[in-house]
Amino acid sequence: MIWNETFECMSRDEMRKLQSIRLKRVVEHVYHNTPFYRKKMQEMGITPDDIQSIDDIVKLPFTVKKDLRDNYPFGLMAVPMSEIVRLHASSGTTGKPIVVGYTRKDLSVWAEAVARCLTAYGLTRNDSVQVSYGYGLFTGGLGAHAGVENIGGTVIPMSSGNTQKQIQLMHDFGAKALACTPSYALHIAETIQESGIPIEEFKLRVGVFGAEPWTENMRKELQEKLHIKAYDIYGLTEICGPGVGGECECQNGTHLWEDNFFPEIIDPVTLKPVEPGQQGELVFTTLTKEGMPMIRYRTRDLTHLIYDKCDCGRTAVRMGRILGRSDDMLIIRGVNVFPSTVESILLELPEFEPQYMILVDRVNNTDTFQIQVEVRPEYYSDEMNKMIALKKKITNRMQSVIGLQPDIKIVEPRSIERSIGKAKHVIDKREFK
Ligand code: DLL
Repeated sequence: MIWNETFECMSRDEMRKLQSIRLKRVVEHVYHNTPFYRKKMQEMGITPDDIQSIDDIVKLPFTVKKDLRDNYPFGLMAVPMSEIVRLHASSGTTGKPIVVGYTRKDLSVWAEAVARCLTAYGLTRNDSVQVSYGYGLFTGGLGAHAGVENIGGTVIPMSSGNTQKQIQLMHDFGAKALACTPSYALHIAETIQESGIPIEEFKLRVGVFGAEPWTENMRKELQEKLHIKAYDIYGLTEICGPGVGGECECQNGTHLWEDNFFPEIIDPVTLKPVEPGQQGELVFTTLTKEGMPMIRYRTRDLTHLIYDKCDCGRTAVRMGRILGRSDDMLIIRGVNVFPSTVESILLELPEFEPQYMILVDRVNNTDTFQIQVEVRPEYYSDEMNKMIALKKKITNRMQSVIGLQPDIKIVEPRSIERSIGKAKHVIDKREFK
């Protein structure tokens, strides 16, 4: 099933023609309506006339998160505020939030983007979707919500938290799909197990998981625990929210809706496009947004693009799993460490839960690197020898994959705090020194 075959299955030539027309239009729009972009283009000595096709995109300046903060709250809007019908914001870790405004048409493009994803997961108007992403300024809840309504499905607008109630209503209402972060899905799965209600009594078949990096091993774990097929949904506030792309039944890459959101992969150091298929930083230009278009927005997400036609019949470009954000990457004693690698290793070892906390500090000018890991109840023991053997096993595994020996601290079952939204896995005390 495909929601919008014209755009999802367009030939590459046709897609590039469409992207060229749309890029020219959006560049005209921001040049004339957003002083920030006009100034940047003038500084580079270019005008909208220099943009004749999608290939000319490389002439345009990049936009970064700081630009959004510097223009807080409404400085990047390209329409009068009377045209803006919705605001969302993302707080990030430091400083002012970034604010995004949507026109009525922007909301409808966004709702279609999510509808395309849900359809690609096999959901239809006959299905109900429990939306357990947070509602509010975060785009997850309302974004997923609009997509479900768009396909004519039934939304169960739970928002996040109150996990006991989540599982009770999921059970009683017979939700076919659960939309939330993968870490919250894991917490929900654990809570179902503890409740004693057999998983067979749930009608759940599909997971709509995103908003944070997750691994193939985590997919396996969630699919087994919840008896579902778990699909990726990707997005970011600056571009619209969830639904910039989603997987299809092939579960082999996340299709990006490139008629609306044009992706590029650049080398984050040289800022030049990488060779096709190579890993780098994902950059988006919104081709249809009116309220607050983004020109070459640097996401900081590291991934690669796949242009081959997918077995599902869609031609829309696919993105590999997000390895992490370049700003989430830890550099510990000179070694690059992604939290997702730790997650993946834990999921390979039957003795551990995929729950962990990385603590980094600097003592006597040397980085310290501790990983707290939670042992599964059936492997937890008072016997020192058993725990020491377990510690050795995981330390060796981490060292061989990461290339750095962590100080492993095994903690009791259920002692690491569960997340109801985006999980926090790192405390880096070096930031404050
Ligand atoms: O997280 C939007 C969203 C909501 C996406 C619900 C999917 C589902 P932000 O809070 O602005 O927006 O965070 C965006 O989260 O740049 C990635 O680093 C990360 N992210 C989002 N989806 C995925 C994913 C929402 N599927 C940032 N895989 C992005 C990996 C993801 N990382």
